[in-house]
Amino acid sequence: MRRTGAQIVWEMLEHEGVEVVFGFPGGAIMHTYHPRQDYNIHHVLVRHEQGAAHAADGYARVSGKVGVAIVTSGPGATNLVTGIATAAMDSSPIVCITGQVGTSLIGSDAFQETDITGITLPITKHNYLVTDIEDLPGIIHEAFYIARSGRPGPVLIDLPKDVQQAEIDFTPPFDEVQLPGYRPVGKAAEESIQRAAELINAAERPVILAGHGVVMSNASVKLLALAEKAQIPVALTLLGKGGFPESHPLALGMMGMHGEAFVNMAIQEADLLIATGMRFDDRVTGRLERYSPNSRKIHIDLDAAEINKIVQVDVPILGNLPDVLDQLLPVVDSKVHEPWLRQIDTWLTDTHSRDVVNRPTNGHLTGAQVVHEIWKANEGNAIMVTDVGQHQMWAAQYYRYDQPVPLVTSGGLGTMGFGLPAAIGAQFAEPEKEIWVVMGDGGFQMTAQELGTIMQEKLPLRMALINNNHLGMVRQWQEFFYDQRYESTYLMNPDFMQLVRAYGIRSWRATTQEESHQAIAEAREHDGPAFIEFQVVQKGDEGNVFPMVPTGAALHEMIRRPTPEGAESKE
Ligand SMILES: Cc1cc2nc3c(=O)[nH]c(=O)nc-3n(C[C@H](O)[C@H](O)[C@H](O)COP(=O)(O)OP(=O)(O)OC[C@H]3O[C@@H](n4cnc5c(N)ncnc54)[C@H](O)[C@@H]3O)c2cc1C
Ligand SMILES: Cc1ncc(C[n+]2csc(CCOP(=O)(O)OP(=O)(O)O)c2C)c(N)n1
Ligand SMILES: [Mg+2]
Repeated sequence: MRRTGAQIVWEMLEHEGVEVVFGFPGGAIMHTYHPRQDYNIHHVLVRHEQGAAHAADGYARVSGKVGVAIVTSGPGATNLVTGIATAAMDSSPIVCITGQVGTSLIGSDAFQETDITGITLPITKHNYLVTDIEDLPGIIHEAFYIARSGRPGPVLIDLPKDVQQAEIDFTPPFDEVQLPGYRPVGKAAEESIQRAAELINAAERPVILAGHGVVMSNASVKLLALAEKAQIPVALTLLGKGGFPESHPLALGMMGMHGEAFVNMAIQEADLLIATGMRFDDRVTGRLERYSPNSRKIHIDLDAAEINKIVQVDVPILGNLPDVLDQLLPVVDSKVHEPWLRQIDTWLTDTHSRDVVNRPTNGHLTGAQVVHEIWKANEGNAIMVTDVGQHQMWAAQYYRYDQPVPLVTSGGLGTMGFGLPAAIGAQFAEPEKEIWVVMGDGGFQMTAQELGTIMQEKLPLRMALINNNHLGMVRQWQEFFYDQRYESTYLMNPDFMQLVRAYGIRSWRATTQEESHQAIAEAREHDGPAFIEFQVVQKGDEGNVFPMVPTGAALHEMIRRPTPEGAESKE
């Protein structure tokens, strides 16, 4: 079969099982766009290339498959950078294809030339500049393998114009990829499993820390089996949400800077931590020297670079989590940890007494209540996507998953503007599912142009804008740690209703709990994209995220959620 480089791109994408790509055309990638209609791959025209990368990322997180973004050279390629870094930090598998100037012009500052492989070297798992069309099929095949295998991550393929135009006799490579120096791990060393089992069987106050690796490797059922057999409570990282059913009696909830107090207390008081597919991010540990000081630690991760990187552990287990759990389960004893679970319950009771959603209504609408209402309305059965800021933390705290689906959120890079385009990708991954994206008024305006994509693709997304007229999370830090000097955090906003209507999207505005309840119900009934602006409390206790571990403090030294009037703290 004689094929051009451009045709090979699409044939290889089909061969890799790709059904949808997110992109934006331009001069250096036009040759590749030209034959697209001959192939059975849907192209989603985003409004900014950053949106293509986030959409590919959101698609990957929800589908478990590799997401694909395709853009032109120069500014098209550089616009991807934030999205690639976001995917890299959260181990999301995407393949980005960028157009490049012709090979003879590379290095000459040609029109729209940029060294995108150089720029993205530190934020990709691997990247390629294709200089010979003969290499193209193998590179695409390899790129998908690298993106999804081992610790997933972004891969970029830079494709010069002349390579897109050149022709060869093409047969797709079906061989297994063999790369020198790249061997994803599988089963763990038996000795480390035995040592871990000894620690687990001897522990009196164990806690499992479940992270993104649990969700990505679909290990939640196996983790549940381990937790139930040895009666070990499970705390989740932000990205670990969905890794353990949150209504289960052994479920704790989110740990870390904005984790619930009882969860952090349990971690600090534990005598054994079993870290599964999480990487001890600094938002998770608080002050390291005083992190869970009396516990032995087991760390299961498939990336050797993560072991002993932040927290020194007693038993490292290098392996793929589902395989490791298979090895571990038979050698772990059945146990009960009565006194320990009772102690955690005492801390939990105090947390509940402070919870804003358990307070009587006072006429104010808070971000926490909004998320709680959404959760009640769909009974935890939707997929949640968030942007970054206070609303993101409320989404993590007040939306509870019992299903093994990811909370689609930018954890590691904390990229404002991620939410809306990531939700587009998520909706393509699960067209029939109810998907909500919770955004702040600041972050929404960073990628609001993707409303155009939602309009054009007629996506039935449910969009919740938590409007507090501030860069709320930064405002909160100014209140707590910067002498209440509110510098550059007030936002004068447009009339969001008018903005959204310009895209033909049905919209609601809610300023009270009753209006919220009503708007959420109507938005859920609406057949098509739906947008609700919730005008929420802007400041004060009700406008802040609690608890909060200040930077530099140990995990138990939280600024607690203020005790509501009439409720007594049990501490
Ligand atoms: C405003 C803001 C506030 C935040 N506050 C908090 C907070 O309070 N609490 C919190 O938890 N986070 C918080 N975060 C997120 C935090 O920054 C990190 O992104 C998050 O804690 C990382 O979670 P993780 O380690 O589970 O996931 P990742 O960073 O994705 O790491 C996953 C780990 O699992 C490993 N892994 C992957 N696949 C496998 C497999 N198959 N087998 C074994 N191992 C595997 C990887 O090698 C990696 O080490 C916040 C972020 C923002 C933006
Ligand atoms: C691209 C980017 N720029 C800056 C920040 C720093 N930052 C983190 S949260 C935040 C405020 C977000 O405001 P908004 O979107 O309104 O959400 P809120 O906190 O009010 O819920 C800012 C500026 C960031 N995370 N990402
Ligand atoms: Mg805001």
